[in-house]
Amino acid sequence: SVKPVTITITGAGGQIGYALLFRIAAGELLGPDTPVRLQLLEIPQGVRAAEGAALELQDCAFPLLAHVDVHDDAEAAFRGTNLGLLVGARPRTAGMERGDLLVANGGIFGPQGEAINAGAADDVRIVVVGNPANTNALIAAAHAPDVPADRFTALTRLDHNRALGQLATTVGTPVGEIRDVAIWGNHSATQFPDVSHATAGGQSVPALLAARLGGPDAAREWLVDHFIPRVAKRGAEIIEVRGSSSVASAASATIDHVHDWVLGTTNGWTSAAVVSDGSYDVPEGIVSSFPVESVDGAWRIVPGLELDAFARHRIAVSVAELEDERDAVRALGLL
Ligand code: NAX
Repeated sequence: SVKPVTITITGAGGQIGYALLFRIAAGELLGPDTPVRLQLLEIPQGVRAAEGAALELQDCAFPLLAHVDVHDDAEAAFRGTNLGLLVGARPRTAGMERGDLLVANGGIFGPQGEAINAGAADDVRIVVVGNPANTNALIAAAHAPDVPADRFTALTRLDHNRALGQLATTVGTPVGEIRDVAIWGNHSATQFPDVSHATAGGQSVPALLAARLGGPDAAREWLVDHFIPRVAKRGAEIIEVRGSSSVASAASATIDHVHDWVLGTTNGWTSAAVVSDGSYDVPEGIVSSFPVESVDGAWRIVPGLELDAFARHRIAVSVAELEDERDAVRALGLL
């Protein structure tokens, strides 16, 4: 029999945790042949909710679910882990300054990085979902010096999937036929959703947009005034319409990210925030979203893409924000 893969989920008693656990235990993360062992991490106030989810997991009688543990101690929760899904974070509350938010999250992701360094499996892979996701991943990686930096990533797959959804409707092509969309930069309102290399049903997306919307100028206007802000601010739109933040879509994107990282990308690129190697003038060491492929279990930034002046400008703006966050956490002693 196949050895179970150990998966640590932080914030497992929260909303995204609840949407994630059942899909993972059903086999959607690693496929129908891989048993999973779940280690749920919560803060003391969240432990009962996580324990309740664990009871329901038992009641689902998932054949692939080997074991579930609930922890309120990071060292125990990350011991032996192969995959860490870091969902729990400190949200921004009224009156909180950015510095307070960074300090609160540094207090979470620093110790979790140390726990990963101390006890995770040699092949550990981490995705940070909790916001500010890119900078939280940077903090965790800085506290895990023995773990290769490329094992730390942050989630921008939700932004990527949101972009696919918007394009499918506007171009009139099934979402599965759209390839090579990219999200660059920070998982924030400054992100740059880029369709300049994208194709739909094998045809250039910019050309299809021009044909549908009445010429290249109209297509460009739609991209700048509608598409980019709608993707970048989709989280706020969901809150306004649903009355609560994105949950199932965030869990789904987290599953897509880890699935493709472990098992490989098959339909062109995807997007993930990874530690920059200096590609595309993104300073080495910051955690920024790029177009990526997963080859042999590792993310590779898609090399050699031509970027026009507009794209370079939008990427530079988002990267400047990431550098600013990095400088702020460094000044606070969190790196
Ligand atoms: P919830 O507040 O429902 O759940 C968060 C859970 O984390 C709570 O149960 C809390 O007790 C727990 N937690 C807090 N600190 C912890 C710690 N130190 N260790 C373990 N658990 C801890 O929020 P939810 O809706 O599940 O969202 C979770 C995070 O995802 C938030 O930070 C949110 O901003 C972020 N998101 C990120 C997205 C992305 O694309 N990267 C999109 C969705 C979401 O907004």
